[in-house]
Amino acid sequence: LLITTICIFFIEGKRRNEQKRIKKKTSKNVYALLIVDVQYCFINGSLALNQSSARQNGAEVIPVINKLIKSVPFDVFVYTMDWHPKDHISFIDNIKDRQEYVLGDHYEQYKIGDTVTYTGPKYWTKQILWPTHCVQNTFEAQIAEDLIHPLPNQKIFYIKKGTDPDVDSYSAFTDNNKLHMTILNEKLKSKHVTHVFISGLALDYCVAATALDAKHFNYKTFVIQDACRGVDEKTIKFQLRNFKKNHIRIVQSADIKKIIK
Ligand code: VGL
Ligand code: ZN
Repeated sequence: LLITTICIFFIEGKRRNEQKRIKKKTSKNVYALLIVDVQYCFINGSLALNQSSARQNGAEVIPVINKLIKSVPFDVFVYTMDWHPKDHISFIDNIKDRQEYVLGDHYEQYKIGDTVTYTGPKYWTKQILWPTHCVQNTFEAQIAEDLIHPLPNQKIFYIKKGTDPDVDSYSAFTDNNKLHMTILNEKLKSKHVTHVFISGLALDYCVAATALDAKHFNYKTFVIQDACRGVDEKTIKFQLRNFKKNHIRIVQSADIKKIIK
């Protein structure tokens, strides 16, 4: 009986491996590169990363991303844009107009970087206060011009986020309240994307939120560390640990050719 059991165990194992191999062969991997918020406001504009505590230079991601676009055969390219109306909830300049919804402290106590809880008008939402940035149709909301865009025959699309005045959206998939989705997930699904590689600005905010959502929506998710720059050392460290905890792989741009063959 023991010998029979061992034999069955062996044969079953072999059969499973064979099935796995076939599945791997027939299910096609589709690779997307997400280029998050490479806009002038984060490079040399109102939220320039070199002015924030980590003193990083957002422009440094551009040659890294350009090289990736030229050398790696991604199937889909997504450019995201932080795209706020003037009266956006994240702007510290708007706190006065929203003072009746500020929970707790008097609105004048708040400074850039503080978190305020707004009780309305549309949502109860926690918000970090930023300077006015990426206002729709302004120069600094444009995607950096020296970032190359693949040939038009390749799959490429643009996602605008943070357009609702009453809730912020760090993730390119969902708003911060997780109530509304952009068209990103639909678009990726329609192209049968399986793997999402994320680059851009800022590592600790919009890149992180987008990566966590990509994982949540079941994509194999990779953050390309040297193709990202962040706002703050502490939050960068926190999010890198958070990626590992959530099985998001942290990779370097030079390693990607080995992953995508
Ligand atoms: C971002 C802060 C505010 C980002 C956007 O793109 O990371 N950060 N809005
Ligand atoms: Zn923003």
